[in-house]
Order: sequence, then structure tokens, then C-alpha cells
Amino acid sequence: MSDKDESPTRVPSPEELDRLFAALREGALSRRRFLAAAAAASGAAALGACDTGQQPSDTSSNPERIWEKDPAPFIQHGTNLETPAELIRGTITPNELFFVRNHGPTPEVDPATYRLRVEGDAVTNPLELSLDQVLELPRRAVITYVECAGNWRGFFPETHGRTATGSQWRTGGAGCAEWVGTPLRGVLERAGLSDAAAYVNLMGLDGAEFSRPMPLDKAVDPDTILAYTMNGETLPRDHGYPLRAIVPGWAGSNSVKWVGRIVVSANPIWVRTNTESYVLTGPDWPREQYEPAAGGPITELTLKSALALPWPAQLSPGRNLIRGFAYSPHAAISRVQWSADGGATWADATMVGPVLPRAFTLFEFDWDAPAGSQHLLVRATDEAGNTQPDDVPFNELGYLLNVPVPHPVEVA
Ligand SMILES: Nc1nc2c(c(=O)[nH]1)N[C@H]1C(S)=C(S)[C@@H](COP(=O)(O)O)O[C@H]1N2
Ligand SMILES: [Mo]
Repeated sequence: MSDKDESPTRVPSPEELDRLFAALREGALSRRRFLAAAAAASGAAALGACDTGQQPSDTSSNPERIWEKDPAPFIQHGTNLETPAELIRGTITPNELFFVRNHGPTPEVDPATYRLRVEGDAVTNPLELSLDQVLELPRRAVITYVECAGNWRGFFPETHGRTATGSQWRTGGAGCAEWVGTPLRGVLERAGLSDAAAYVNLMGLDGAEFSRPMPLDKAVDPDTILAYTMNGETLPRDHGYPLRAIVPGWAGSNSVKWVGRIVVSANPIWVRTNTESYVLTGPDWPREQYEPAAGGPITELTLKSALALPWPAQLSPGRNLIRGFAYSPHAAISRVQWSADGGATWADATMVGPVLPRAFTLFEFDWDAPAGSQHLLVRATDEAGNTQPDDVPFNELGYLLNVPVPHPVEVA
């Protein structure tokens, strides 16, 4: 497994990864072997996959056809697919590698009969639009990451000595893409909002009937769009074909997939996803304050940075080029620091590639790794002056964790 004459953190070229995906599709490479090969191409020694205790997937791991995409490269959590962080190698996450957070199986929506309906007590001119009509509306392209509010939840035992309820994601519940669609604002304007309009609920066509309300202010932000392409391709089914919301900087649950209905109301709209889930609960969030929700509904995400290495990683002693990615919902990343001594001393990493607000920003640094069990810490700062905190209060459902978590590295 350890091919020591290769730099252990070499990032696979887009061509290499394309070749692997092509071989996988043609059946020239088994699904089981794909993960090992992809990890080997990134110098990752397939550890990320092995150490989850999960089998690399084969067809039997997608029994009810939960996803359209091939689950092989991913770490699976029920109906969700986590991107192995060592495969993050650019600002843009390829569609094949983009994480999937599904409350049920990916639905098949017929574009011919698809309709987007806009209605509610604060709508003066209820609308029904066909897909063709949506595609004719003004276009806007947005490069932004989408992140599940529960990303990093799997670190709570380490940071707080307690397990939070839900899928135990490490750092791969986020991805960054270029989305093209039409601003939600324009659709709402066509539907004519009354002065009282205050809340907007986006509703999915999946069997889980997933929906998530947001305040009007965010719905009319010019960058909140209804997207129909992802990285230049028709929106993939797993990511919401034919139409999904993209709500930059806010918890992924707001970016409702397979949107079929939009309800605008003068009053707060309470559904499961803003009363029972996607709320901050626990001793630090007194319930009474948020009735009828069990805690404060999550809106904006938190600033984070992560290493593009398997968990745990295996490296050779001596000089290693370490890479990672950072992102903030507030502003562009301005600084990334790293520490190999538990945070006693920090050095600056170098940012590489585009530095865009609300997008993955890549960084790298050289580490002269001593033999033995080591830990690496990274910490990002954004242009708005936010830095990853040393400590955050616990919340029972395990959202928004962003304290720097020591990344285990075996150096041998
Ligand atoms: N209709 C619908 N939309 C949905 C979901 C869902 O299960 N159904 N999951 C949400 C959650 S919790 C997240 S984090 C994002 C994930 O987007 P992705 O699967 O495209 O990565 O989709 C959101 N939109
Ligand atoms: Mo999510």
C-alpha cells in the first residue's frame, strides 16, 4: 500500500481521476478497486476508506437505488455520501465526488410534467411555471460551497467528550460548485408579494417531502438562486434535478433539492426542519426562547479548514507537501495557519489558486515530519476577521462544529 517513492500527498490530476471514473463506468475497474485506485492516485494509501470500518461499496450497497451516482468513492452514512477529504483537489468539487445529503432516495422527476408552483397567503398572483419557463428567466452563475450543518459532527466525542446525534461526518460533508440558475427573487416578484411577506418555504418533490423555510431577506438575496446546472452539467439527479435552491453561506438544508413548491407567508412557517432538526439545542440554548422550535434554527454556517488527507493519514518521515481547503460563509479566506505541536506555535500556510468568497480556498505547506504518531492542526481566518474558535458550546444535534480538530498522522 505504501509506495514510498511517490510524494505521499500528491494530488491526482484531473486527467488521472477522469481516467479512473471512465474505467469504473466501463466496468474495466471494479467498484471495490476504484476507491483504492483513487486513493492511491492521491497518494492516500486508501486509508480513508479502510479506517471508516465500512466496506468500499459495490452494487449491493445501493440496494434500493438510493442514489443515481456511483457511491464507490464515498464514505456512506445511511442515505448520505461523504466525500473523502483526500480527494478534494480544487476550488470546484467534481460532480462525481460531490457529497450527497438525502433524507430519502433520490426521486426521478419528469421534466415534461414538472411544475414550479409559487403560492401562499403573502402571494398576490400564484404562479405555476414549467421547466422551460424557468429556463427562460434571467440567469445568474454563483460559485459557492454547500455544506451540511452536521458536517464535522463525528468530532464531538473528541472535542466535547460527547457524541452528538446523527450521521458521524468527518470533513467531507461539503462541496464547492459553480451553479447556474435564476434568482429566487425574480420568481417571487413574478408571483407578486404582499407587503406582509416575511417567510419563504421551499418544498422538495422527494418522498421525504423535505422543506425548509427561510426569512424573506435571505430569499431575495441576489445570490440565492434556483439552479439548473452544476459545474457546467445539467443538475445531476442526486443534487436536485431539475431545479434546486442554492442559498450561499447558509446551512445546506436551506438549499432544497427537487424544488416543486414555494410558499410565501406573512407569518413564520414551522416545519420539522426548523423545529426539531437544524436547530441548536442543549443547555446553552434555552428552549423557551425559541418556541415552537426546540432551539434556535440554524441559518449561517461557520468558517472551517481541513486537510486533504485520509483520516488518519500515513506519511513518510521528512519533507511532505500538505494540502487542504478552507471556506467561510462570511467572506474570502485571508489566512490559514498550521501547527504540528498541538497549537503551541503556528505557521502560515500558502494559499494556492483562486481565493473567492464562499468558495473552497486551497492552501499548502511543507512539513518536515518526524517519525511517530503526530497531529496536525489548521486554522483559517477570513477577510471579515473571523477565525476558527478554540472552543464552541455543545449542541445535541451536532451542528456547526468548527474548532480546529487535530488530524492524526502516522509518520513511518
Ligand atoms: N428535497 C430535499 N432537499 C434537500 C435535502 C433533502 O433531503 N431533500 N437535503 C438537504 C441537506 S440537509 C443538505 S446538506 C443539502 C445537500 O446537498 P447535496 O446533496 O446536493 O450535496 O441538500 C438539502 N436539500
Ligand atoms: Mo444537511
